[in-house]
Amino acid sequence: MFNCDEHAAYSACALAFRDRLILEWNRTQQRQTYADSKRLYYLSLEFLMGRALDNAMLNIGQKDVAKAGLAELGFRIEDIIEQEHDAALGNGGLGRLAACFLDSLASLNLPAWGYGLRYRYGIFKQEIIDGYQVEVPDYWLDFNPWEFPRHDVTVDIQFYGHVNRSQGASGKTTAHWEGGEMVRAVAFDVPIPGYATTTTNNLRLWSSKAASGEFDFQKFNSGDYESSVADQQRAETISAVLYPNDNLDRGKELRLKQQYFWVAASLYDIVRRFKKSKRAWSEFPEQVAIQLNDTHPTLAIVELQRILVDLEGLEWDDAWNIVVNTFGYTNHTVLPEALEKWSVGLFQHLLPRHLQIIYDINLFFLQSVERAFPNDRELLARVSIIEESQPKMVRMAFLAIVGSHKVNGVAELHSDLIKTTIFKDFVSIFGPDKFTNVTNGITPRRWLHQANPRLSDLIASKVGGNDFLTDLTKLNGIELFVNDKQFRKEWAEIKHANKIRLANLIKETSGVIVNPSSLFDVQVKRIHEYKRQQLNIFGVIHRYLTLKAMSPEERQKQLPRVSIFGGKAAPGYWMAKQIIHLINSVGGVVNNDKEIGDLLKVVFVEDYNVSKAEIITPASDISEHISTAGTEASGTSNMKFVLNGGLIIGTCDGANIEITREVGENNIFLFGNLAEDVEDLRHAHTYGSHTIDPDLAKVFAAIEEGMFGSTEDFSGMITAVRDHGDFYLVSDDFHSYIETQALVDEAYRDQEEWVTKCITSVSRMGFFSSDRCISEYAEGIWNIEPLHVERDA
Ligand code: 26Y
Repeated sequence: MFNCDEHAAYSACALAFRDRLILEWNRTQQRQTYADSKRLYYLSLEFLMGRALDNAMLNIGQKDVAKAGLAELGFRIEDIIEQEHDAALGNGGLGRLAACFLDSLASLNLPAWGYGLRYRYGIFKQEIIDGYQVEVPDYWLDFNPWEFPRHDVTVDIQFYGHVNRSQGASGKTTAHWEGGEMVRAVAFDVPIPGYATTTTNNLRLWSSKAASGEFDFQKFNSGDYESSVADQQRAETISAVLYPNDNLDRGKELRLKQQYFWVAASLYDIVRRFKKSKRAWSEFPEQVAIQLNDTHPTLAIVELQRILVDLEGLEWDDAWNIVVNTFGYTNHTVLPEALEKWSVGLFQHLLPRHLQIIYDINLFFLQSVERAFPNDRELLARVSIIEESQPKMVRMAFLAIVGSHKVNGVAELHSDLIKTTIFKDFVSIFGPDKFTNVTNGITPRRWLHQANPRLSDLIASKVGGNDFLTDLTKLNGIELFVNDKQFRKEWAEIKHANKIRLANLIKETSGVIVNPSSLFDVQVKRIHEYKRQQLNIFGVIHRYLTLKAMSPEERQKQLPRVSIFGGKAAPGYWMAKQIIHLINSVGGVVNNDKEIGDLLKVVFVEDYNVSKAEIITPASDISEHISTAGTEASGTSNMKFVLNGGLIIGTCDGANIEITREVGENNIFLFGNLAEDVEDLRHAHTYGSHTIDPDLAKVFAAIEEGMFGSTEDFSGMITAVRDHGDFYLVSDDFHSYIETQALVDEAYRDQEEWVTKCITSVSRMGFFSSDRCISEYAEGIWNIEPLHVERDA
């Protein structure tokens, strides 16, 4: 055979499965068009898909065939799968949730499309150099067999310009948005195969290019070559790069351009499809449901109103009824710094007609509030879509609420919090029924079957096959085997094998050698002060100091632990970068301390992404979900870790609370202050005396003595806690955290009991399937039903 290397084998394999997908994809789309039933459109600026080949093989049910075929050619299937570049078009939780949702929508045979942007550069690749994060561009499109350019599907999108009004024969004035510049949106389609079904849905990603084609020929011919290329590049810039901020709004003009570009192209597409059915406009919400993944696509509300009023000539109120009944809005955060606002001036410049429509939406909304709550000027100011600040700002979350028929949070606590804090006034105005909860979920296909095949097979052998992968509540069948010796033994062996696999990854990527028999303690997620990686690393330092203070005999009795961190910091987030640096500096000292040996290792896994998560998640003994109570809307990795037979140390926050309800209080390690007490504690820091926990003070002293190198670099992290109000309550929770970590050690020593806790927990995780979650959306918000696609005989 001529030179067929691993990459060539990957291409061959991907192209073969892709052919199969194309067939089912075409059939699904034809069937959906023919049935003409209601469809869901999921608008998300982020889809954190990870790799596609393994998922495609498993969903089609042909992985074994591929494995045998590749083996015949002398390849290991794992090596071939690893050739693929992650599709990393997202930052973290919100983007990965969108990917899990696509998997569930297809697996449940629901007619649904995703709409997003085809970024040329996904989330940056993280390198750790001298302990610091360095960002490297992620150019992922070299060879991507999973996308299909649709040069026949394009939309020209307008920006800037001005608005003219004219009076028609009927005396009605219409607005005309004129002038400005055009950018062309080109569709790229990605097939989304369901698991064990022929349904293959579509994810449509838009790419930008100059509307005039390759060059502006007029400029080109008049000799202005450079500027014609510059125009082309300017247009392509729109879809060039994913903004790497997670839960942090920076208000950049290009980001607003991205949002409008994507929203306008998607709506044009959706409306075009609806118009083919020749139905009355009033039927639009019976055919179309659009879900807004956070406020990033909120402009869709304004754009649909514009299409209906300006272009299709509907009356304002009729159009508005259609709009509100079409949209649903999911909120993913209560953090004020993540709530999107755009200045009125920027809107006026970029989208002049949309600003007018927003003002009108706001006017009619405020009038209705005024009627219901007369003489409450403060209420009007509080709920106005326009914030009367300097400069004036458009509050996107308020616009999303006013323009949607349902608003949901992503875990019970979070949904309660938005109703009682940031959106309180809107509950009074619209009534409580508009606000609801849909607790997040994860797809068991990727996060159990694919990431942890041995555990998945062991479970299947006890619950009567793979049906649990489509009905995760069937997991409870394994509780019967919790005392079965052989089952427990295999269970423990699988965890150990997964830990060896992670130990190998750690060795390859960071050079640190860890003992797989140690307790693996994992915190992997975006680096953010509210997620409190600083609490974790301060705890690690405390452990190190405690070990150092022990006699050798006492030390020998301690339980060996590996603290594993991973996650990216937004490039402009200075404090998050300092946290990464401290973790690496602590690792540098601890890992080389001969006295300590295997008792404590500290590793930072560079470039945490979906594919690394698939290796890390199944290898965890205890994972950390330790956000300040009330700050983490849900969390989804908490679900993944427990589903893979790991336990959790966590605060009473987000979905941790519901996980506790399901698995039982004895099977989770909760600590720290409650959300309801956070406000008072913060108040006390600012106005009362703020005492630092004495153990934490010792940790600070060690850092300040230079135990981990440059004290300057870490002083910001210390003063944030000690001198600047400790907004995230690190000091308040430190003692409780340390005590609870001691309980973890104690529990882990009793391996029999530990395994019982793990098996029991997994058996009770059925609730957290994204299938359950998507079914709740389908029934309670979208009103859509499954559509089965027949397989050819
Ligand atoms: C405004 C903009 C810069 C922005 C960009 C990304 C704002 C927010 C985000 C991302 C938010 C996010 O990922 N939120 C997470 O959503 C998950 C899925 O619901 C939750 O599990 C998680 O708690 C929440 O932080």
